[in-house]
Amino acid sequence: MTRQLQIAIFILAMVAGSVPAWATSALMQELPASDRYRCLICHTVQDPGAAEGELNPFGQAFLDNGLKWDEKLAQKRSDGDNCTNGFELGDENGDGELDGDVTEERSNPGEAGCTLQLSKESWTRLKTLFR
Ligand SMILES: [Ca+2]
Ligand SMILES: [Ca+2]
Ligand SMILES: [Ca+2]
Repeated sequence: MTRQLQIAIFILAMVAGSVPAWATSALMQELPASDRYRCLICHTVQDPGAAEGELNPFGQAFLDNGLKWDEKLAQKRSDGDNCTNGFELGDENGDGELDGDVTEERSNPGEAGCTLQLSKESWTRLKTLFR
């Protein structure tokens, strides 16, 4: 099945109010990482069924972005915390490749809260404060 067809079926299913599990799994592959949070990256519940497949803020942003992971989506802070979607998913520039030594999501881009996003300089300054 082509990706276009998968997306068309997915959107039809969304409109009809039920998304088959395989559609969601196929879309997970679009993200740079999804092993840790799985369904919770885009949904408010793990393994959303037909009746409760509600999207969280990142899921909605992903849908609004045409179900595409790119630089634009990576730079947003969909869940309103201090980390960009790209930082939380381990792909800050949004090219679909995990950054450096990252192997999984740093935190969930669909739920407020994240691992501190500090530059090396900020860390150095912080450390000198506590010396
Ligand atoms: Ca965030
Ligand atoms: Ca990257
Ligand atoms: Ca988050």
